[in-house]
Amino acid sequence: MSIVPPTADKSIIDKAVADKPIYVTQPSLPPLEDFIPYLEQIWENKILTNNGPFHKQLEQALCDYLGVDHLALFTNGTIALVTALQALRITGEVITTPFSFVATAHSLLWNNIKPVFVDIDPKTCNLDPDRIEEAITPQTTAIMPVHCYGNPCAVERIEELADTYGLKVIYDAAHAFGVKYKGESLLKHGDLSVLSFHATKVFNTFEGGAIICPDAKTKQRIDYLKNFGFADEVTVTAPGINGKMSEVNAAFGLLQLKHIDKALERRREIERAYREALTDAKGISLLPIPDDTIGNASYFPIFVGDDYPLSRDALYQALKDAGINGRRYFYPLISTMPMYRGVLDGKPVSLDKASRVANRVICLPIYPNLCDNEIEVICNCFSNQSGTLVGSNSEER
Ligand code: T4K
Repeated sequence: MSIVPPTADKSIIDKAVADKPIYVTQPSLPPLEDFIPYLEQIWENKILTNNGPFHKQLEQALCDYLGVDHLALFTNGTIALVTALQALRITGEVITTPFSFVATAHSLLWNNIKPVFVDIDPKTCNLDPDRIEEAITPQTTAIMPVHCYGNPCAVERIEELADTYGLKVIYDAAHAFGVKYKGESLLKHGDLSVLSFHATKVFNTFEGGAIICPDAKTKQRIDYLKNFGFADEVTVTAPGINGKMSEVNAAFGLLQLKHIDKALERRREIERAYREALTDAKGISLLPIPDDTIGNASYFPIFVGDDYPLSRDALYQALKDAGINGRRYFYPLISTMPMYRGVLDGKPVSLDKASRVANRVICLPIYPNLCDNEIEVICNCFSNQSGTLVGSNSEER
């Protein structure tokens, strides 16, 4: 099989190969010299971690920017997820999605909680709210949905179900930095929301994360938990972990915040360009634009249908050979991984939609420094020799 999509303009792809490879993402970095004064300050203070001045400032600045009341910084999103479950004393079974990064389900296993995987709605790639109720058992204590690609979950329906059955809701909001839903921060939904500030995320602090919580008392418990459980010098309240963000990461976050609006705007611009170019590409489908949402364009997934000339994996490889490194986020499904097979107890749980989506998805490169001609090169991979698109996008996934 040909290594380039048969529909692609070969000369453009050759140019892409010749130039440096394009990755699914590239971290945004501020000018290096702008970071030096922050480092000088840290050298001067000699406070490197443990809720130092930059840590405090970043927590406040993020609350202001995101429009939330309380936020606890973390060393990364995974430890924040693990801690969020501890903070709410979640046990037994938790309903979650199989279509996510492994950290979502891993955070449950790290707490000896059984993940109960429920199928997704292919129009959002998020937990299907119509399938949650049938998965609730006497052992269910919480729901852990993911705002996949930053697209809002069915937050109202999930809240209704949680209220009816007395369940907690912890959103894995790793992808949802800055997303607004119905005019407000999406992060206000649920009992807790967890962000990731990993290098690959919309807002990065190299590594980092946060828990958004509704009240000061919960934040205090979370702050104890991320500092070994210490409430004061001599009181340890719980077997907490070391989940603290360092002063270097926090200072970097403060500097990053100065550039975030511009970064988000550029991401949205790239998303619009992709949509415009790919909406009519035969055999390729896109997620619908979610209602009432100002998104963050954190990912740009495309779904390869049966009527595309190449299989998903062949297209993925062809793009890669052309120097365009998309990623199959999220393939394989978490539920198929060896450490999760046992949790299904041999019960026939239908995850057909998640499976279909996982087998078709490729996330295309999207990040603020992706330049217009790189976007053109990528889009032209889905065009025919004369540069016009191959067909209309009529197929339903
Ligand atoms: N929940 C969800 C839903 C998540 O998506 C994640 C993380 C978490 C929880 C956990 O949050 P953290 O504990 O990570 O804060 C990446 C990230 O490592 C991971 O953070 C992220 N999700 C996941 C979706 O993507 P990989 O294995 O794909 O990363 P990697 O190293 O292959 O990076 C992808 C591309 O990005 C590279 O090909 C090149 C580029 N890159 C990457 C890094 C790290 C750079 O240009 N510079 C860099 O420093 O998992």
